[in-house]
Amino acid sequence: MRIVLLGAPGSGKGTQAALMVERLGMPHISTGVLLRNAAKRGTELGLKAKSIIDQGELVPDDIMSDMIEERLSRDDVANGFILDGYPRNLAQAKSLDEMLERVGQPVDVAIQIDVGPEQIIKRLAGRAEQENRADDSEDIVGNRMRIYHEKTAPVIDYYAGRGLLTHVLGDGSVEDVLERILSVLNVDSLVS
Ligand code: B4P
Repeated sequence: MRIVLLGAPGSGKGTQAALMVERLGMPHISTGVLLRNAAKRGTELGLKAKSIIDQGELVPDDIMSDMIEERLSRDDVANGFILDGYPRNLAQAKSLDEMLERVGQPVDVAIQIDVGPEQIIKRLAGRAEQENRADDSEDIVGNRMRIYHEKTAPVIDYYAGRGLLTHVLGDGSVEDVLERILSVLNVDSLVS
């Protein structure tokens, strides 16, 4: 199964993807994690990306497209994957479709995790304290939310138009949200 997780910053994509990995046994591909790891390693790409991420802006599409193509070319995705953080705009959504169509492995489902703005601000403020991520500071979160509404929200309609979209309520405990996701995926029978 090839799953795309969608949702605003702080909606719980990364959190849920990590739990889904345990239950579904598929790799979790997070573009945020890939970029932050590249920044930690101090690669040219990583350092360039870090200054963009710290401002809450989107990293250019050509960089993201190369990064995701390389990741999706590895053997561990043969039986599916959970994609988190990509696509983040319409150009990336189309690029992903082209990439996956070339290998005959299209997206099966896009899951939009819905969480209200107040909850998101609270969660990211909590993470800012715990993880000290520059992009979780209050002013940068405002920019990320603006970009989300302008650039990423149209991706929801894109998948809806292709009949692949399903919404899941992201409020409540992480376990509750996970159960909702597993239920829309009809994978309850695989759960131990
Ligand atoms: P990401 O790493 O994707 O950051 P994110 O949107 O905040 O999501 P994340 O998955 O980390 O957070 P989660 O909701 O799980 O991107 C960071 C940056 O990288 C972007 O701003 C951009 O600059 C760049 N980037 C990434 N992909 C890109 C692309 N494709 N194109 C261009 N640029 C790209 O968790 C948030 C917090 O909520 C956590 O503290 C968690 O503990 C908490 N939480 C989660 N679920 C909860 C629940 N049910 N209840 C209470 N708290 C919860």
